Amino acid sequence: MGRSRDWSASPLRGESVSITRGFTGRGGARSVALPPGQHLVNDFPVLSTGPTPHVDRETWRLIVVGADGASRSWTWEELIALPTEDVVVDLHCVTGWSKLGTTWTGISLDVLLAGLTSGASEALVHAYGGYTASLAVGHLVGGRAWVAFAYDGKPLTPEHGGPARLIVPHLYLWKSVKWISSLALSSTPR
Ligand SMILES: Nc1nc2c(c(=O)[nH]1)N[C@H]1C(S)=C(S)[C@@H](COP(=O)(O)O)O[C@H]1N2
Ligand SMILES: [Mo]
Repeated sequence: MGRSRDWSASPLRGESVSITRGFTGRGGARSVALPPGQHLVNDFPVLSTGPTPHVDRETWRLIVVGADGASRSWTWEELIALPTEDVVVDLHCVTGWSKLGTTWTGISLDVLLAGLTSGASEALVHAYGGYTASLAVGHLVGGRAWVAFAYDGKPLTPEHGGPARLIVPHLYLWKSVKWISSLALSSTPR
């Protein structure tokens, strides 16, 4: 990974770096410890509580609100111009399936939340279509959460959360909000 690609009509302007997370033994079979009760899948199941929203990249926005109420937002073009990372991570759904070595391209939450996290302990994440999830801010920073817009080198498909979704691979996948629309920080748990 790490080769430069165009993610839209305009060239990718941010720098791209490659990061590998999790177990990546070389030369064939990987020895991994799955969380208790998990089984491996090779396909990529779709788990959605409702219908797939189809969100136009022209009107798509990502809004981040700080604990003090200050907000920032990105258009699609602005988002993909930010520095991107390619990450290889294992996914674990609480319903029992795990998928190893998945490759995503996205923006680190460290970039999106820069300067906003002091005094914030909780984040409430909203999706187009209505799904929400709350996470401790500590799970979102430190290079282990991304807003991803590509899977396996290709634009993220709508059923898997395209245009863009949260990926927080160290938590069960129900926190990895598909079709992310906003993230609001607060100083108190909700
Ligand atoms: N907006 C939204 N995000 C969501 C969900 C959902 O129903 N709606 N399901 C969650 C659950 S339980 C899982 S396991 C993963 C599934 O992602 P996938 O469909 O790409 O496998 O998305 C998570 N994020
Ligand atoms: Mo899940």
